[in-house]
Amino acid sequence: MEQVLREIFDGVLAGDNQNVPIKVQAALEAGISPERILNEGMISAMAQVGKLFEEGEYFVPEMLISARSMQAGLAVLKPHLKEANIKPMGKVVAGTVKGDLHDIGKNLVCMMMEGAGFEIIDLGTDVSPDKFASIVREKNADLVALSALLTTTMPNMKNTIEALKSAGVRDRVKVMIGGAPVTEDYARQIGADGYAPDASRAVSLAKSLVGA
Ligand code: B1M
Repeated sequence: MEQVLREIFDGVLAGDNQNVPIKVQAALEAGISPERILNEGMISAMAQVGKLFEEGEYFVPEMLISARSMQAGLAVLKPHLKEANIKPMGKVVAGTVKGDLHDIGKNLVCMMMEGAGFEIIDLGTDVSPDKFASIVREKNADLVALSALLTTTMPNMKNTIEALKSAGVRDRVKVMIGGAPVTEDYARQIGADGYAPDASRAVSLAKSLVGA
């Protein structure tokens, strides 16, 4: 791995939000692809943060400062992850489900989908099933993108699908889901239209769901 990628990895691990964006910029200037900076420098560092948390080495504050440094790096990377000049492919209502505050993965998915030409209405985190349903109806969305990082909040994906049914909009919108504990099997169980394990596959899935 190039030295600068190692420095980004170490910076995210240490929660160094001053240096991570500087190193991301340096990596871009050195001609390293945005995808490698994201995957090898940042996402792998967050996986390591999760491992350290499981092992009792890191606690919530450490996770939080690592997350902030990743967000700082992402702000530099964002324009480079976007593909230029692509026509809108569909309207997406996105959010992290009720009870869940994790938003890094959801933000990445939104960023990549936006880059691929979707119009994104990002409702943020801790979004109730009724809120998803009312915004889908109000905005006449094509796609709902639900993210969950906690096993305890995954059931709110199912509850959101139920709310879409109750609001009478389930038939006119596709539902895609993702997040670390979510699986293809779970998507099938709850009647979602698709599951993607990462942001780039979320883009391919979204395109196929809207028939692009
Ligand atoms: Co939390 N946390 N956290 N956390 N956190 C996890 C998820 C955990 C696995 C850590 C661990 O124990 N190893 C664990 C969950 C265990 C479980 O449920 N099985 C956990 C826990 C327990 C908690 C708290 C309960 C801790 C506590 O308070 N005791 C608490 C819950 C708060 C809440 O939400 N109500 C909590 C809090 C936090 C912080 C606030 C400190 C912070 C979040 C900051 C933020 O998001 N702004 C945080 C963090 C940073 C993590 C870890 C370390 C990293 C998550 C992350 O950002 N990953 C995480 C450990 C881990 O996941 N290994 C952990 C990087 C991100 C790019 O990946 O989000 O998976 P990810 O997204 C990927 C894919 O999943 C996919 O694409 C993304 C890009 O490739 N994807 C989709 C995501 N959404 C998608 C949607 C799609 C398609 C693909 O379609 C719509």
